Amino acid sequence: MLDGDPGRRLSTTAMRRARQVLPGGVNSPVRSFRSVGGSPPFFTRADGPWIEDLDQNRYIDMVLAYGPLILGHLNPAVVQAISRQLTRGEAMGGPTELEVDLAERIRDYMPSVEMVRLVNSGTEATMSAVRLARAATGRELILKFAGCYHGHSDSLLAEAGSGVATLSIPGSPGVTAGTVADTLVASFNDAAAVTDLFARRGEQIAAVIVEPIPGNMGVVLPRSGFLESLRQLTSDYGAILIFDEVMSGFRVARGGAQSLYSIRPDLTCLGKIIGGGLPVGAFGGRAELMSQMAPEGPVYQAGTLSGNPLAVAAGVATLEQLSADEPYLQMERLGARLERGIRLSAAAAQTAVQVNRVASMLTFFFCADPVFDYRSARQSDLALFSKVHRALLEGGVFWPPSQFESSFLSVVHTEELVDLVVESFARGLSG
Ligand code: KE4
Repeated sequence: MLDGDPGRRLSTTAMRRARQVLPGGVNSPVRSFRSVGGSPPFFTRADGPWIEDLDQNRYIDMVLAYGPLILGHLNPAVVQAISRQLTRGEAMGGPTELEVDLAERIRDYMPSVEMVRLVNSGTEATMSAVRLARAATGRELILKFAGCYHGHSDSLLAEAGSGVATLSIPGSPGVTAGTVADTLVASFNDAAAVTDLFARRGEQIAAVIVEPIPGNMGVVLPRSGFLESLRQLTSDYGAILIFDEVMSGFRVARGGAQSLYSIRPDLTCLGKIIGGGLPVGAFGGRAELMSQMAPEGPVYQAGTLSGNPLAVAAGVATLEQLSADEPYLQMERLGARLERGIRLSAAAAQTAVQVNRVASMLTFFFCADPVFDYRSARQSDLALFSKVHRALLEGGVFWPPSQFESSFLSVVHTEELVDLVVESFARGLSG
């Protein structure tokens, strides 16, 4: 905690107050800036690509609430949709056609999602998808990958155990060994290890859950053939392939990572963008799988505010504006410009950098070797990342306060703003 940070006195004071009543002063750990040091800005307002803190510092927002705000803050159509719904009611306790609108829009963009259940977060989505996969197969084992984050449900808070990739250990106190005993953990991009695992235990594996383009170890790209091998192995052994596209869904392409790599998962988990900044998650996929969900089938799942009209109205208004190709072409141009600027700045400073990017998801790592899994991501120079993060903040750029996060662009970022981000990045290397 930086006491008396001159640029953020009111935020620093607010953090002191917040920590009296909120653990770490925040409602989600990454927001605390513990990973990068210093006291976080407390935000008061945002608009388009901008966000402002208590001390009236304005920042170019490269976090966008960790992905949802692909249209930027206060997109007029999203604001209008929420305002219009507010005149009609905030929660109904019964079905609304709005939920059907969102479900149909998801299906239109992601044909593998033949049926869908709306929930309130990505965590609920992945937790429910895992339950469905276990019910549908009658099997118990789940395979995940180190460094992939699927929310904080117990069975998915498992880390690779020492030695054998298949033994997992609890990822947090309070998660019992028993809970993660049925969770296997392998290295992302290690197709041979997954093949070997299936050869040994394939008949017991209910599902593989994977971020097809991980963003939670920083951005990591799947190696050619890796996702295809997961599809082939799960098909061969009768396991369910779950794509966790909470972050990549409608972000890297209208059809998500599954459209980029032409892979049809059995189930897909969604969140973030489909709520347009309000709380919405979803899981969906093959109709004969989803029809096993209560009340149609026996697999229980429920939620008081699932399909909440205000949140769903924001989601529908967001997805409606992603129906054309132009927004994605624009964000690809901006992402490429940002990547190029970072690479050139690092070269000029004679600093080793890896830049992993897909469309408008980008992470830079300060290391000489490629980053293709969690182990290689952790080779990066975290001290330098923190130094550059501070320079970005001082330069008026709110960058994700962790090496193991993705930055995001929106359709309202511009080339000029990207160039300003690059300038602050370069100052962080030279200072
Ligand atoms: P939520 O429960 O936070 O809505 O979603 C969990 C989740 C599931 N799957 C993926 C691929 C995710 O990225 C997430 C959440 N992402 C983090 C950012 N790395 C949310 C930010 C936070 O935890 O505060």
